[in-house]
Amino acid sequence: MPILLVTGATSGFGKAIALRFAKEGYDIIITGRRKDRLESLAADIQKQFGRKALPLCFDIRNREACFEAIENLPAEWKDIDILVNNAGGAWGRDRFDAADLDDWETMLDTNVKGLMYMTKAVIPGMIEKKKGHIINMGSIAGSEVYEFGNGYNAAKFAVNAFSKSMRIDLLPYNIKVTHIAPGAAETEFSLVRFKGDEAKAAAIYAGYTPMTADDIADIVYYTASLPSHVCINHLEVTPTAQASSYYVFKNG
Ligand code: NDP
Ligand code: 8X3
Repeated sequence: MPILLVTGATSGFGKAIALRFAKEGYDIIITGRRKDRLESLAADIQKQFGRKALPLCFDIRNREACFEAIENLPAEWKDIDILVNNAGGAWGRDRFDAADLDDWETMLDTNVKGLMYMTKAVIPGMIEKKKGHIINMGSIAGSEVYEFGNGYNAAKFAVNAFSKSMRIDLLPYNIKVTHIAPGAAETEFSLVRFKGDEAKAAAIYAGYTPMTADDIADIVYYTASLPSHVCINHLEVTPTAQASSYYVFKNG
């Protein structure tokens, strides 16, 4: 069976992607820090779709933990076909001078350095067999800067740049690289960004219909289901009511 590894599978896009690919017959390696959620998702994958799931609990900011997780994979899990670098998020939405340095570091460490570690750890297997697909979860925040976006913009611009760079450098190994750039989707993203403030988080999605995690999972699966000679390099997707980071038509 093909194997997919998705980071950040305890919530939102990652969880939906794990379930979507399990439905399509993949065995799934799921990662995140919340062990209870990983175990319950692994049980769901087995129960709903009869597929195998391997939960790996670690902090993606920890370089050694990322490499150890991949090096210590049981033999039957080593042959990863698709890596989805999804773990990430935004922490804070503040004016540049008021923004918290710890938030900036968390965003760069999680969205960018975590992606670097996981990709470096996984690609040797793909290079060896000259086949594989790396799917990086970017954002519209990775190509348009918006007010108070500072650290998150910087992190997602880096994801965008890394994706383009990977695509070029991995050409000789027949490895596909896809950069997905979503706009607003209702997950735990805004709750994390606003540090648990439910009213602020809800306000982001009020007055229009945001995307769901399942919408994104469908799109990720589509990019992975194309013939071997076709690669989507960059895919931007927003709710119908959103044209860009600054234009959202509310209460229409
Ligand atoms: P969620 O907050 O719902 O999910 C984030 C996931 O990332 C969780 O599973 C979380 O797991 C994991 N994660 C965060 N920090 C770490 C860490 N240090 N170590 C390991 N795992 C970590 O948000 P989304 O599903 O919305 O976000 C998924 C990706 O999509 C992110 O990269 C985000 O930037 C991007 N995105 C989201 C958009 C949106 O509108 N929702 C739009 C565009 C892009 P745990 O806490 O258990 O570790
Ligand atoms: C999340 C979308 O517009 O909040 O990546 O930056 S946005």
